[in-house]
Amino acid sequence: GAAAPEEWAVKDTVDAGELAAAFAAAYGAPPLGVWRAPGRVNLIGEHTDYNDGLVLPMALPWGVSLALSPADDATVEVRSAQRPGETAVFRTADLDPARPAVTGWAGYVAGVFWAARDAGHLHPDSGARILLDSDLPVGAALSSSAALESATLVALVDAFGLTGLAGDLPAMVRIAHRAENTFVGAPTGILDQSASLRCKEDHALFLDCRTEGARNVPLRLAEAGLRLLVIDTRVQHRLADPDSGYAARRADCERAAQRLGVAALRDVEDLAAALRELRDPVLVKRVQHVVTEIHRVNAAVGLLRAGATAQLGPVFTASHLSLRDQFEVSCPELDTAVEASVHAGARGARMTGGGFGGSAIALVPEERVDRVRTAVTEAFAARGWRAPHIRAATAAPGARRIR
Ligand code: GAF
Repeated sequence: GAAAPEEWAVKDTVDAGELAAAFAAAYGAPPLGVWRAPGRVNLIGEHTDYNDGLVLPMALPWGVSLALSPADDATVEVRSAQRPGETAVFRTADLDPARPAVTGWAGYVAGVFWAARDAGHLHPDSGARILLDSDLPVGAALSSSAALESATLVALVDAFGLTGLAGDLPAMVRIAHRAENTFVGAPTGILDQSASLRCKEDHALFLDCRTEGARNVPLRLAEAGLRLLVIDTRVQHRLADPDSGYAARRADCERAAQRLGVAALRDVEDLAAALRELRDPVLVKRVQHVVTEIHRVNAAVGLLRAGATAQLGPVFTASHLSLRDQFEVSCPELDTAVEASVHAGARGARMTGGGFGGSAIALVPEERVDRVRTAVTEAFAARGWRAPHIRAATAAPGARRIR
């Protein structure tokens, strides 16, 4: 991925009142409301979503906030506090994924307008004024795209009274996901949009990506004396790049499923037999990862339910090694973050999200947080890399109106 210009630098928080005031200054009247959707870390279940598998994300305290007012001119105007001077303007009726007139960051907003219109929920004459602000880094594998889509969608549902979608979170996930796949053109699964829309505070989301069935599982990190550190390596990865490793891994999985005669790798029951049948050493590694990762999600949920939270650590680390060696989506910065964390006393650590850059998570006993932080920072410095951004995260609520 490309290095981001420094003006993307992340804020600490976004204040809803300040965003409303900035909206009023930009558009001449206060917004109807302010909505917010979180980024996520996936605790475990990586590259399983598009294999109809299981995932276990939690929402982050950092996300995208969006102030919106409907407008009666059928025109949508979008501005972002992160991109001053770049105003995107489009008409809802004109949006067409075959001729994407809106690209870049505003494409995620336009994509949601298109998907909601295309599914018959949003009237083609719908106009709006929008101002965005974010405290979630872009390209850090923390789902800034899904947060932007989800914030847009919850705002549309409320502001335009989209009764066909209100309260139906799986249907909202499908709209946001279609915006990302079909309008923006990133071939992702449903993990990120599900996390941003369906997570609950202090809970992880245990999601079956085939049935869309989900459970909010209590995450008792603080009770267990644990902190979850999010380590942004600041190596950028963009899923929408057509030549990204993400699309290649997805194609590997589809090829393997086809050869095995199953609808998706989720359906592989006898792993040893499947590996013997595949022969192709690359596909063997891919299938090994996906099938064992789905078992690790079940193990992690079992441990959480049993109150054995610290025991998630070894499962996290096993997931990382599988992503590094079998699925081959890690990178030296992620490996270093994981190794330094574990060496300094984390219970376990792993890359999170698509890989090839982005962030790692580490499960750390409270009293070792400083040690882990220092160890990771020093390991990066010793290799001549930019200092990572390390923040402790709690499980935040999903997308919602905040003003
Ligand atoms: C990215 C994708 F957007 C998700 O759908 C998922 O596949 C993830 O990578 C890997 O688990 O975040």
